[in-house]
Amino acid sequence: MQIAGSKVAEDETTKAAEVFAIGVGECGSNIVGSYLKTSADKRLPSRVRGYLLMNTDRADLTKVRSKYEIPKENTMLYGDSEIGVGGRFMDGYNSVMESKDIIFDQLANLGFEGVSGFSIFTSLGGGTGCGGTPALIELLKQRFQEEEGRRIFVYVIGILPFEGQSSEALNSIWAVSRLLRAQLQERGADLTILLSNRTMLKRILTSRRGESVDYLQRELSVDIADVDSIQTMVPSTIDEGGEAELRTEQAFVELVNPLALEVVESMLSPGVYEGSKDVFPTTDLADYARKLDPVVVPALYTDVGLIPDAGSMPKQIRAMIDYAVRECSYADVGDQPNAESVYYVLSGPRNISKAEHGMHLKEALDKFIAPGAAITPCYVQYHTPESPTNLLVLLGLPKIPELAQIINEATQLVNLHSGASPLKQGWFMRSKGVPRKELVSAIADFRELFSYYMQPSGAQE
Ligand SMILES: Nc1nc2c(ncn2[C@@H]2O[C@H](COP(=O)(O)OP(=O)(O)O)[C@@H](O)[C@H]2O)c(=O)[nH]1
Ligand SMILES: [Mg+2]
Repeated sequence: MQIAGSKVAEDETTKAAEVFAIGVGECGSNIVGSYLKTSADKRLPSRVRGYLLMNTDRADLTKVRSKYEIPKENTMLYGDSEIGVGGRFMDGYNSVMESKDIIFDQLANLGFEGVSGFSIFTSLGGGTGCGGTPALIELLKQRFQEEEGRRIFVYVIGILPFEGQSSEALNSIWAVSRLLRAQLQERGADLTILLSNRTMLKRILTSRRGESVDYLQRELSVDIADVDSIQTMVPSTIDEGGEAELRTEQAFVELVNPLALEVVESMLSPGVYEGSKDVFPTTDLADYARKLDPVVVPALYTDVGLIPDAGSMPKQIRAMIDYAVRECSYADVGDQPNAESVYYVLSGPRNISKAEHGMHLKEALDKFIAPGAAITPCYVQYHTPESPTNLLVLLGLPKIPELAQIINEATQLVNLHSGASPLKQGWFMRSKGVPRKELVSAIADFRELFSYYMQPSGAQE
């Protein structure tokens, strides 16, 4: 391992793409903060130049600082309320716009000049990050692309809400549609990577059943009869915002965050310099953006038991791909994601992670992709034979059945607050900061993109 910023790492990486990480809002800051805390000695991967955690909520920021031991200069409070924006994402948007100068000053102090890209971590269902992220991207693109004439790439790692958080479902749809629309003007995210809290929770509950149930019982001091009862705890409780609900949500978050970190780490891994590994083709972080469609769902299968001498390799590889896509994706893509592009990173010992397997991987991926979809391979080879084998599959623009659920939740909410009365229409301005029609068209965007799974019933015009 190299220390970020040390001489060797610098020599190795000056020509490679460097990114700057930004965590916006509570969720975004937690993800970056816990990444730093778990990575050895708070080292950033060699290609991450620096980071900033920003929030409009003083209490949240203070909590993050002490929980993850983040230096003050890496955090920033902005906006004029100090108490956050609630779910009113348009306030999140405007707070960033109005704080442009101080944001850029602080980024400059942290050395963001010259980086090739940014990774922005956020929840999509909140306010500060949900609204702040599109605003930040607009400002960054404006600054680098329009003023300096230099192309930068921006990744968003966006967290979709738990089940039953209908207000958050609506915010998420607005955010993703906004990012995609902005992209048409070269001012959006190059890549929006979706991780879903509801899917991560389900995965954790199935794979670490006993542990998770114990944890939840302890944290919430309730008796959990079976895992299914946890699923039903979610819809009825979380959205209310009461004390018990907050505790439930907090407990869920603690359960899923390690899973979120795992995938972030594995995405960064080809760019982390290590003396004992080779990466080929040489993979630049910007490659993900170049090779993939703008919305991506990752799947990560860790510790794969591929054994070269035990039976047919093509068969083992097919089983590995099937399991990765169906059981290890970070938003449930079902059986037929029909992805329009794929990027995979196979890492492991030299006799396993090798280009000769590419053909079989390609064959195995075939049933999960649209005809003609591009597949981009990357192999990370460790010199140590006992290193674990991991497979990361990034699915570009897959069909995502759970988005149908999110759309339905959002549509119900929009319909609930509809009617001729200005009081009803006023709900949207009051709680989101945008008029109703903007949300209706965001939902329509979504239906179009992911129409595959949609029922004909929609939001009323
Ligand atoms: N996975 C995960 N989700 C979180 C975390 N913190 C909040 N969330 C989710 O994010 C949403 C709320 O957004 P939040 O980040 O609190 O809003 P913001 O601070 O206004 O940007 C809800 O869906 C939460 O369940 C976290 O640390 N990890
Ligand atoms: Mg919050």
